[in-house]
Amino acid sequence: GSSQIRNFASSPIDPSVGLTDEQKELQSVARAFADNEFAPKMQEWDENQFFPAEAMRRGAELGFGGLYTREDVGGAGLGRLETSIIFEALATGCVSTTAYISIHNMCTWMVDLFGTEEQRKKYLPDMTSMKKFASYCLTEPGAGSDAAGLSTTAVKKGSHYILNGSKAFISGGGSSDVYVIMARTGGPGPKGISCFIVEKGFKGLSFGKKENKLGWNSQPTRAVIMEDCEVPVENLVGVEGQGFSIAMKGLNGGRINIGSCSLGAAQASIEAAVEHVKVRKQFNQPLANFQNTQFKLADMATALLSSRLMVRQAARMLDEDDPNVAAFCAMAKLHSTDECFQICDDSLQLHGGYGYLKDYKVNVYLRDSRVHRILEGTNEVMRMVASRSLLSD
Ligand code: FAD
Ligand code: 2MC
Repeated sequence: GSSQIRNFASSPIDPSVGLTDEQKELQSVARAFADNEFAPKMQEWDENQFFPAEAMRRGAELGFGGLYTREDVGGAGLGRLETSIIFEALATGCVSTTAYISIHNMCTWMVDLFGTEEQRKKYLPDMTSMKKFASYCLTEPGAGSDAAGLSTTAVKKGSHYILNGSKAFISGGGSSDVYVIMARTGGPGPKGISCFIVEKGFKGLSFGKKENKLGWNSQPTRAVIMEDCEVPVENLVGVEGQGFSIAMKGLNGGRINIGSCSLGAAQASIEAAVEHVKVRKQFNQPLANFQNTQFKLADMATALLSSRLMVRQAARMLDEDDPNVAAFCAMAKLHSTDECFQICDDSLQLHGGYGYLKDYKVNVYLRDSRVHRILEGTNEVMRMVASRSLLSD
C-alpha cells in the first residue's frame, strides 16, 4: 500500500508554493528526513507503541530539537513560519513522533525565553540535542479545559519548593527527562500559578501507567505524580505568579505546531488518495474517472490550502509578536485540525475497504490527527478564545 509517492510539485497541494528559496530548502530537508527516517517505520511504531528516541536524535542533528530556540544553546534560531513548514513536512512521515517533537520544542522555547541564563546553560544544550527529552505538564485530572483551576501546589521551604499533586495525560511522561510543570504557589485563578523545571529523579516524582490510546502511539502518555517532590528554588522559571502566562504563550506556538502536524497528515492522505484512485479500477475504469472522486479530491485540496494559509498566517503573527496572536493561533488550530481530520477521513473513504486495513497508512493519519481536535486546548476552547477576542471592548 505504500508505494513511492510521486512528486506533487506545482500541484494544488504543493506545500512549497509562496515560500522563499531558503524556506523551500528547509522544507525539502525535512521532507527527505521524514521519507527516509519516519515513513518506513510509522506503522511499526504505531503497532508496537515504540518511542523512537534514536530517530528523533538524528533529527536533532538537523536542528529539530530546538527549531525556535536561540543558537547559543544549540537551537536552530528559526522563526515560527519556518518551524511550521518543517513540522508539516516531518508529519507526512509520522504525525505522532512529530507531535512529540513539537511538544519538546515548546518546552525548550519556554526555558529559552523565560529561564535564567543558568537554567538556559544547564538544560538547553541537552534538550536541543535531544540527549534529554522534555514534557509539558499543565493538565490535571480535575483541570483540563479549565487549566487555570489547577490544584497542584508548590510551597517554598528553605532552598526548595515542595510540589504535591498530579498531572494527567502527559505526552512523553515517564520517558522524558525534563518536566516543565505548572503548579500553584499563590491564590486561586491564573495569577497564582508558577512554572518549574523538574527533573526525572528528583525526590517525590513518579509516573502512572502507560495509557492505551487510539493514536499517538509512538509516544507514551502517563500521569506525572508529585508527592512532596523537592524542586530547588533555582528551578522556578520566571517569577512566582507568571506560570500561567508562560504556559499560554508556549501553547500559542504549540497550537500552530499541532495544526502543522495536521497539515502533514492531510498532505500525506491526499497524496495516498491520488495514487490509489488512479490505480484502483471499478466498473472497468479507474476510480479517478468518477466525478464524485474528482470533486472530493478538489474539496480536500481546497480545505488543505485554507488550513495551510491560516496556520502560516498565525505563524507569521507569532514572529511579529502581534498583540492579537492568541485568537489567530486559536482560529488556525480550530480550522486546520478539524479540516485536516476530515481530509484524512475522506482519503480513507476513497480507499474503500483497503482504507480500513492497517496495511495502508491512511488509518494511522486518521487516528493520529483525531486527538489534535482535543489537546493543546479543545476546539471548543479555541472557539472560546476566538469569540472572547471578538466580543471584548
Ligand atoms: P474536559 O475539559 O473535561 O472537556 C470535555 C469536553 O467538554 C470537551 O469537548 C470540551 O471542549 C468541553 N468543554 C469544557 N469546557 C467547556 C466550556 N466552557 N464550554 C464548552 N465546552 C466545554 N496535557 C498536558 O498538559 N500536557 C500534555 O503533554 C498533554 N498531552 C496529551 C496527550 C493526549 C493523547 C491527550 C488525549 C491529552 C493530552 N493532554 C496534555 C491533555 C489535553 O490538553 C486535555 O485532554 C484537553 O485540554 C481537554 O481537557 P479534558 O480532557 O480534561 O477535557
Ligand atoms: N496567550 C496569551 N495569554 C493568554 C492566552 C493565550 N493564548 N490565554 C489566556 N491568556 C491570559 C489572559 O490574557 C489572562 O491574562 P490577563 O489576566 O493578564 O489578561 C490570563 O491568561 C487568564 O486568562 P483568562 O482570564 O481568559 O482565563 P480563563 O480561566 O477564563 O480561560 C483558557 C483560560 C480557557 C483560555 C485557558 O484555560 C485554556 O487555554 N484552556 C485550555 C487548556 C489547554 O490548552 N491545555 C493544553 C494542555 S497541553 C497539551 O494538550 C499537550 C499535548 C502538550
